[in-house]
Amino acid sequence: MRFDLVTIFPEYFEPLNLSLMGKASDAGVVDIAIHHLRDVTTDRHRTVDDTPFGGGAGMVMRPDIWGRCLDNLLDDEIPTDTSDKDGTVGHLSDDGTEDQGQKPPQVDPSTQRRVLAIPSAAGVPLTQAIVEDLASASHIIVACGRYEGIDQRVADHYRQRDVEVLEFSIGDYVLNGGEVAALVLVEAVARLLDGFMGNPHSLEEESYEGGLLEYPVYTKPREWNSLPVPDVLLSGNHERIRQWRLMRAIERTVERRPDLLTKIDPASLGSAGRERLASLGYALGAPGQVSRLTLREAHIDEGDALADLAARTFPLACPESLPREAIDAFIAEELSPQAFASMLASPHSHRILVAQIDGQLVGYTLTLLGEPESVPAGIAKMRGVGTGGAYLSKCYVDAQWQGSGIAGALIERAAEDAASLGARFLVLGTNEANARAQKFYKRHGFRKVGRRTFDVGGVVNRDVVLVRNLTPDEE
Ligand code: 6GU
Repeated sequence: MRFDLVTIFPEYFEPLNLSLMGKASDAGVVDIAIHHLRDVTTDRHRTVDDTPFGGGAGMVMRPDIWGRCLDNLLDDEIPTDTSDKDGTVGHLSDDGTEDQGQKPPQVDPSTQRRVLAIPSAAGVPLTQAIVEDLASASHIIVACGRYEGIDQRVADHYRQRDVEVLEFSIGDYVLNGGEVAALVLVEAVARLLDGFMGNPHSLEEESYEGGLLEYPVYTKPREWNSLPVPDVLLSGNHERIRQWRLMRAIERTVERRPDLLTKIDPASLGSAGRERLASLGYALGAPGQVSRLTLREAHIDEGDALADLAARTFPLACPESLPREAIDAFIAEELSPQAFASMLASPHSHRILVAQIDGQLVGYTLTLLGEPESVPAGIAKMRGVGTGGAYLSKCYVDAQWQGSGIAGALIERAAEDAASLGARFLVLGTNEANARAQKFYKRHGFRKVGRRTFDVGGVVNRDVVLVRNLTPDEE
């Protein structure tokens, strides 16, 4: 790839001789030439700017000067004179000196992509996606402005010729000129080119790949200034390490760059990742859709809203064989507005947590506390159940949000809530045919301790009974 960097301060580009970039130039992976804009001026003062039409502070760079310089580069002539009267750097070579008069390689015009990149605080934000796209260009010219910028007609004119023009910004702050941004662009693009990286694997797992910021990294010593390396990284358990890194990446992204969440593919996070995200207040819906999610206790006046939600969601967990009338009878009896109102009126024995998006309830858990009423008699007697437990009676999420991690975030909240109120375990029953629910509960630390029957509108259903310990010290 050929880069032509045009500037009135060529010394800014001396760092391009360093490190991997210097090696890439030597190896011919990139061909970087620096050009002094003043070399195409004809007046005694080598003027490149003038006062702005319309008034205002500062100076604007003249389009005719830029045009002469850019025409030279685009017509693939020998680059403008790079003699180093002012310390100008020309084509870079091994020792960082210039290779005078080295002609850029000719490219097939049918496949070449020519880009004129113009750094500007008013440009589009440069992103990894843009950088990846630029990596397939054959020729990138970077026109570094100073003062108030370059006359707009330069960008407009070359856009009309077969040149892609990119006015880009490297962040929301103001620089004195485009040179630093040009260095940023060259480095970001060049490192993607074949043959640039010593270890191409280091390109694989990086910030912005998969849409998340990179996880924190550690090396020796194991303890430094009383700060230990997280134990999991020393465990040798690759799956645990992968999960830990994913969780830290999610937390960082939420904390530092929540704007990036819209670009995440929910599938790339896995269930645990989506649940972590939900517990931090973000639910991923349709592609590109991120919704703010609130997890909280139900309010005393939410009986009707809860009854609606319960009526929508209860059927989702019933086996196909269950008649609609039985489901409706159960809803009318157990999940009515009055039933919820009375549960909400006894918050010490009935804990209801809700998930809310855009003012709507989209999920809830109902936990019964305070034995002996909390745990159904059939379950209380089971081996492995013990005393001092809470009964997770309901955990439901609207169909539209299933798979978004909301249920996982809710159940973790419910477990914390029950533990904080003294419960030593959480127990539940779920239909034995509902493999999805069982898998979900097992992922959340539940294990099967038995079976029971469960009456839905007069029809007997077979449930498995699952228990999760809430006292980490025991077990
Ligand atoms: Cl590309 N140029 C200037 N002058 N200021 C900037 C910038 C570019 N990006 C952020 N600030």
